Amino acid sequence: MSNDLRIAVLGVGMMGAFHVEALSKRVRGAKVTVVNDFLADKAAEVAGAVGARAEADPIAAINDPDVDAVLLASPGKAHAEQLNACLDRGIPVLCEKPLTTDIDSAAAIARKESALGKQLIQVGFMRRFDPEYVALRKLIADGSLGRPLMMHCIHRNPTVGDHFNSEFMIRDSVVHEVDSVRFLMGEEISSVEVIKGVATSSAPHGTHDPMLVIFETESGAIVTDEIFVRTGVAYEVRTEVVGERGSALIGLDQNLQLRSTDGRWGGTLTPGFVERFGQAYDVELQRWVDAAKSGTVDGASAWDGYAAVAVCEAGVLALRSGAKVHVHLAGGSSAASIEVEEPHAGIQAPDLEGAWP
Ligand code: ISE
Repeated sequence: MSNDLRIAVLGVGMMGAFHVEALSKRVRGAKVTVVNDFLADKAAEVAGAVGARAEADPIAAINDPDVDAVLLASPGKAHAEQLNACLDRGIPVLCEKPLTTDIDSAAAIARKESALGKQLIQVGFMRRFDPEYVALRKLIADGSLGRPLMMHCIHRNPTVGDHFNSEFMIRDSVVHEVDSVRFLMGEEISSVEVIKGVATSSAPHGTHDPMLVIFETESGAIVTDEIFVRTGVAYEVRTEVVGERGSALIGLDQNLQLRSTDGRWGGTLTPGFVERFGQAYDVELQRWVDAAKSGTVDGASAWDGYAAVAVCEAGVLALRSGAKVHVHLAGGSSAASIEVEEPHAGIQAPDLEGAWP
């Protein structure tokens, strides 16, 4: 009898289809048996290509007797119900971000898992499996940089659809920096501010693209994150950590470097996130499959997913209010609280012009 982990993949848009292919071709010990998507034709096409069965109802897919584990690449708003069904059945689930779309449902899921006494939920923050992030985390953890004081992140996408408004930029893109900060620094984020500047002319009216997001961590370290999703250039994700004894930078796109006889030199930019993080996604899937077989997780936990939801909600409030928003990640039975700082009275400069002779 095969020892393969039999997986249902829910949602086969770009990411889900990519995962089905990886699980079928590159990951050892896994087999996609059931595929679900609200677009029946798409589900049938993806399932057919890997010898799986298409199932129209997502909850039936989770409860299918041919399924040992679930991968959720469905829209975020469907996650709460689908995660609940996985927990009710007691099977492992790899959930693409976000865990859920609001703080209360994310807290309820994390509490429900904790009451079961075993970790079943892993959240798909793939940067945790990228060799550069792993190396940077080690540098920070072993004290090589001294105490980390600041972190500067850049997150640029070449192009996105018009639905990608400022709030979506926080929830869908900045969420990666939220998890990276927690992963790299090993501490929680305690406040968020969003600074809107001049928007690129390719942004739809009312969308602030780019923006600068500023986080503070519990220890007081400052993190800046430039989020710019319509650069028209390439996929650029860089992180620099500045410590008391040096700094370290990752994400320099060190791809092919070409030197030519006309005296020019240059490299090639990475076009998108699948190219940049393709290897990390595969490692993530392999480690999830191996961990699921031994009844555990190996990556971001339900608590990590919940923390990311809470910080992003604070980010959205910061965007709407223009104020600094504090986050308290309460543990135990209460969910996180987020609180908008009272605006400070501005200073009134004396009118020196009138006093000038
Ligand atoms: C997308 O959903 C991702 O997860 C990518 O990693 C990120 O760079 C992009 O901005 C998101 O829209």
